[in-house]
Amino acid sequence: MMKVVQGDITTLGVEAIVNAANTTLLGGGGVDGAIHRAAGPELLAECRTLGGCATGDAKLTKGYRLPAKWVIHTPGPVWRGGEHGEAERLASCYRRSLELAAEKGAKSLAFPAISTGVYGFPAEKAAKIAVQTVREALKGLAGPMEVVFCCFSQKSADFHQKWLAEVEQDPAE
Ligand code: AR6
Repeated sequence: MMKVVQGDITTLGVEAIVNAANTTLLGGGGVDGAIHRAAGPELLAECRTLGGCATGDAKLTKGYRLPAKWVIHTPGPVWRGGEHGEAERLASCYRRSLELAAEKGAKSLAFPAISTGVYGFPAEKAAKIAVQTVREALKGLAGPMEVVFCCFSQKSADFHQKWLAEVEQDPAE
C-alpha cells in the first residue's frame, strides 16, 4: 500500500524512515540534517562505523530519538543531465531501502523525495521513478508494507499523487 503525505519526515510514526544521504553517511543539509538533529548525536556515532555507502545502495541504523525505530540511509544520484545513469540509480535507492526495511520486518516505511533537493533531480521525473519502482518492489515482498511518500513541498506531493493515481489505474493489475 502506498500513500502521499506532505510534511516533515522526522515526525512520522512509521517503523522506518529513509534518509537522502551522501556517500560519506556523515550528515549534511536538507532532510539529512533534519534527521540527524531529530535523532541526536548517537546517530552520527553509528554512521561513523559504517564506512560510507555507494550511490544507489543503502545502509540501516537505529532511529535513536526519532519516533521511527530505523533509519535507512541511501545516497541518491546527483543530477547531471539524465544521461549518466541517474534514473537507474535513483530506482536502486528505493529498491534497496525497501529490501532493508523488509529484512528487519518493518511494516511501514517513509521516503523523502530522494535527490530532488541539493542533488537537483527534476521533481516530477523523480516522483514517477519513486512510485513505479516502489510499486514493482512491493510485489516481491512476502508480507504487507505501508509506504509513505513524505514530501516537503506541496508541489512534490502533487507529483507523487499524480503518478500514484496513474499506476493505480493500470488495467494490467
Ligand atoms: N522531511 C521531508 N522532506 C524533506 C525534509 C524533511 N524534514 N527536508 C527537506 N526535505 P535534500 P538530496 C526534502 O537536499 O537532493 C544533503 O546535504 C527536500 O525538499 O535533502 O538527495 C545530503 O547530505 C527535497 O524534496 O537531498 C547530501 O549531501 C528532498 O527532501 C545531499 O543533501 C531531498 O532534498 C542530498 O541531496
